[in-house]
Amino acid sequence: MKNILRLALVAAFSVAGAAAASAGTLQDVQAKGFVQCGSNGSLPGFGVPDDQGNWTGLDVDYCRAVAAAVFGDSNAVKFTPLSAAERFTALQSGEIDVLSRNTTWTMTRDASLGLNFVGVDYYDGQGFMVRKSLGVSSALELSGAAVCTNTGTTTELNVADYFRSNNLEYEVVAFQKGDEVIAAYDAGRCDVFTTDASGLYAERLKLTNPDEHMILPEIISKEPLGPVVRQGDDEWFNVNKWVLNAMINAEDLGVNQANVDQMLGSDNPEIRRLLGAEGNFGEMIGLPNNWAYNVIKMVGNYADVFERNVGPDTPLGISRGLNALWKDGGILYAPPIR
Ligand SMILES: N[C@@H](CCC(=O)N[C@@H](CS)C(=O)NCC(=O)O)C(=O)O
Repeated sequence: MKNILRLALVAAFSVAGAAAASAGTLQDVQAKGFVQCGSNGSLPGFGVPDDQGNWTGLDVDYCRAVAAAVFGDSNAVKFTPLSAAERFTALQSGEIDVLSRNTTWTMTRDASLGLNFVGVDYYDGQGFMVRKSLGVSSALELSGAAVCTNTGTTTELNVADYFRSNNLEYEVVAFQKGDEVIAAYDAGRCDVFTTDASGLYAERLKLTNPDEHMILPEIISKEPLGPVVRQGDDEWFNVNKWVLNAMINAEDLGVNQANVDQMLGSDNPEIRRLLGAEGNFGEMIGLPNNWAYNVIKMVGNYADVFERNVGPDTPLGISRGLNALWKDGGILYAPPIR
């Protein structure tokens, strides 16, 4: 009797497992031959297409890395530009396979939208930009200000918390599209432009006279940004998590886009596992064993991606800060491949 019950349970669990696997995003992606990635369409350094439709950015490169891991082809990806307000519905409805669009991991989004955050690919925080001519040097001097921001963002909520808890009067001027927000600020419709610090660097480039503006010292929130997938698909969740982890681990191990072929000959066991020379780590996540080699060769490690898109040698000129590795004074750290 006991044995029959056990058998029935095992059967029920394997049916559930098989059903989940056959409805999997990984299989769907493999069948259609590309990853559909939801990204920002107007944020230089993070997600933006050029005139020829070539997409670039840190968030864009993450999706290319997923494509490299799945297909051995970082171009097997299509991008959907999404506003802040559109992004979660696009993922929930299946219009996109992964959302990689300067999106903050919060408890509400994680726990009540049917979504899972893959990890953190950029530690950010919300800041303020003002005209130098306004003559303020701290956000605490902003009482009475008109504040320009995006709807459907954590930004909107943080502004309310910050101004209220500091007993500052304010008026919100909010728009759906990032370009509308920055245009309104540029036209003088508000005194303050507020968003993630990364966004301040990116949006400042769009101003008529960037030098006439300054970023105030206060960072008023934690904005851990990262890719997002649908809840209930652990296989696809694993693929996406381990792509990000592989990029961070590669930097940690000194494996980059320029030296990855040479590193194939390394006898460091961690590097051998990362590059598929030892173990079956690809198989564990339903991918070829050289999945991480392809990510690093075709897209790069975390540092390659950061430097190329937002680093000191780019128009954004952002230093690594919190996004440096744990051993270089930052907080970037990934679970090991073993
Ligand atoms: N990280 C915040 C803010 C994300 C956000 O949408 N920021 C704006 C300002 S930088 C943006 O990307 N706008 C571009 C657009 O909507 O086109 C969140 O997840 O809510």
